[in-house]
Amino acid sequence: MSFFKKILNKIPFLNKDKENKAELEEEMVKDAGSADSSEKSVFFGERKPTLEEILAEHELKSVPQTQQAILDEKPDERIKLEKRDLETLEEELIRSDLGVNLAMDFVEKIREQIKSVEIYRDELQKKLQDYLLSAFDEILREQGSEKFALELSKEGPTVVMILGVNGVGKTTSIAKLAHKFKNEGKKVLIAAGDTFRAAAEDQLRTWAERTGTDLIEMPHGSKSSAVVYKAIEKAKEESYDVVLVDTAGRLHNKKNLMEELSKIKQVIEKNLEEGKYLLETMLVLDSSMGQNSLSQAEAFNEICDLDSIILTKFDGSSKAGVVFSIAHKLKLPVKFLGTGEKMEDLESFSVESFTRKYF
Ligand SMILES: Nc1nc2c(ncn2[C@@H]2O[C@H](COP(=O)(O)OP(=O)(O)O)[C@@H](O)[C@H]2O)c(=O)[nH]1
Ligand SMILES: [Mg+2]
Repeated sequence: MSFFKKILNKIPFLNKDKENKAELEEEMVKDAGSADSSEKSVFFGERKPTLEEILAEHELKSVPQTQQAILDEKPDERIKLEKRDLETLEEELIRSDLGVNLAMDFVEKIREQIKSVEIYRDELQKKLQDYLLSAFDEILREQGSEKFALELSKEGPTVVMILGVNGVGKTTSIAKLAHKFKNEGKKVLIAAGDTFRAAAEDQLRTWAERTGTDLIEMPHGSKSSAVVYKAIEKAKEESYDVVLVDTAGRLHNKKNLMEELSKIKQVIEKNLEEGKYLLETMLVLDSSMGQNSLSQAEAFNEICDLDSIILTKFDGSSKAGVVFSIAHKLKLPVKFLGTGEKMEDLESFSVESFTRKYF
């Protein structure tokens, strides 16, 4: 189910899954007596309606199995949004990691527009879509849409440094990128820059074998910059198109990370001819970590000036909103979505396909 539908399905009035009249009636009586009832409903004005009035409103004689059924039977049915529906919408948008600001702003816009009470369900969905697309559009205009693609250098190698905290999917993403570029006929080299854990090297060796890519590794505990140096030398001598650099997932010691990253960058910059290579610093974020990802991204961005993001574990994620908050808050493009554990499970990001698929 799409992100929008999931959100709209959580708005109580639209989707009250009440099987019988009594239950619905009871709830309405409760509502009418609650402290809330002093608040003006955008739907009915001051007074809460009776069940009969609601049914008459929908030209129905009895309560259907579910409110959803009303919408299915009569797709054109106008729905009346009440204040609490808008509150739920706002909560759901925030919960789906759209970010508080975007969610509040959107609901405020809707509130202004629907003072006159009625809206089609489809219209509401469309409004949300349009709003997000225009918010996205603004970011795209600021960043340039070409920025959402990972461009390769025309002369010399493209070096992709993969960063992120432990377990987000850095090594898996390297395998996926290796697989993708291999399929595109590129010559790919992987640098096993995570020399911190022996298991990381074994994991990467397995992926290099499976993807049929070459691997530069050094004994466990070697300096990452030394591994990268070796990889850059090989890339120059043997004309590799892409060098994928794995790194250790440390953030707890920012100073070490900063030193390591700046050494790696120095090695790349010193050993490749200016203008004849590209360096892309990509941060890997786990989409299921929601807003936490944003603070991680901010910390990494401070340290090393990120170029872009890979958002992993997007399979089955109802957190599509995080892409908007990343773009909105960090002004960083999400270039790839990881959608599973296999090397094929990588989607190149495009605004069009993203909105088509997830909204
Ligand atoms: N479902 C799913 N799992 C993923 C994805 N990317 C990575 N993983 C899993 O996340 C775990 C950690 O991945 P790994 O690449 O070792 O993370 P690293 O510590 O950042 O290098 C592994 O079990 C991966 O299979 C993804 O896009 N979807
Ligand atoms: Mg790893």
